Amino acid sequence: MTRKIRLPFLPLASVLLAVIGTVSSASAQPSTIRRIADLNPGDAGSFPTNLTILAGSLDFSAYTLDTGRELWSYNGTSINLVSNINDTVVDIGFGVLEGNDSSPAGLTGINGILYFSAFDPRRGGELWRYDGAVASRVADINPDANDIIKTNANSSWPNELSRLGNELYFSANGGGILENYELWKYDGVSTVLVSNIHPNIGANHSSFPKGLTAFNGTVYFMADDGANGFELWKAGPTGAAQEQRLGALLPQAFRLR
Ligand SMILES: [Ca+2]
Ligand SMILES: [Ca+2]
Ligand SMILES: [Ca+2]
Repeated sequence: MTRKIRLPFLPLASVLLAVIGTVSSASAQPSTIRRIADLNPGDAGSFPTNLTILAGSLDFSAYTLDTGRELWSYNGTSINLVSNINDTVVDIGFGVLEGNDSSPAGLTGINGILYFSAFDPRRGGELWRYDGAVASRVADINPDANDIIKTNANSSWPNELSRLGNELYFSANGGGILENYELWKYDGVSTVLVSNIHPNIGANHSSFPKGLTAFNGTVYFMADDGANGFELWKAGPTGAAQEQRLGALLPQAFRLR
């Protein structure tokens, strides 16, 4: 049996007045969608990316002609440049100076600290942190000898930043004869190589950890150990001792391929 719900009778005129009132009051309200700022003035965009909420602020990477692509922070009232990490400029001619990019990426918050990768010409692309007051380099993973500006500084290019508890896991190039992208972590005190999954032999020394995903106190990712191709691995929280290729745990018929 179908149950019918009867609406209370409303005179047509009062319904129309209510609709008109709603429409007019809605049109009188300021739009809730608006542009916060014109960071890169004029018709060229600032292309904000990596929007990340941390401790009451919205942090992101954006481009301006004056600074290049750098880290910015919005506190709900104003937008501020956190730091011009790559403070060099390139003269592109005609008297126009274009700022060089530090290209902050992989923004990841842990306990009120924002971690990210950024490039500067003194130490290359390395791991950085921002504590709400100061942005500073966490470590020079692919070491450079000094802080002199270089045309080709050694970069570890941290990527795949992923939080596991109070620790930050990521892939980075530790350097050497060839590039050597392996799994690294930062525990709040020091950066350490979790494991050299791909032996440093042959034409490729990297395991290229990708897709880092924290699950049940463990970081899962794919990596290439040079013998089995890209397979599923896990690591943590005690580091190398627990790191293992998951396929090796399974009977041959169930191995992840
Ligand atoms: Ca810059
Ligand atoms: Ca370096
Ligand atoms: Ca290696």
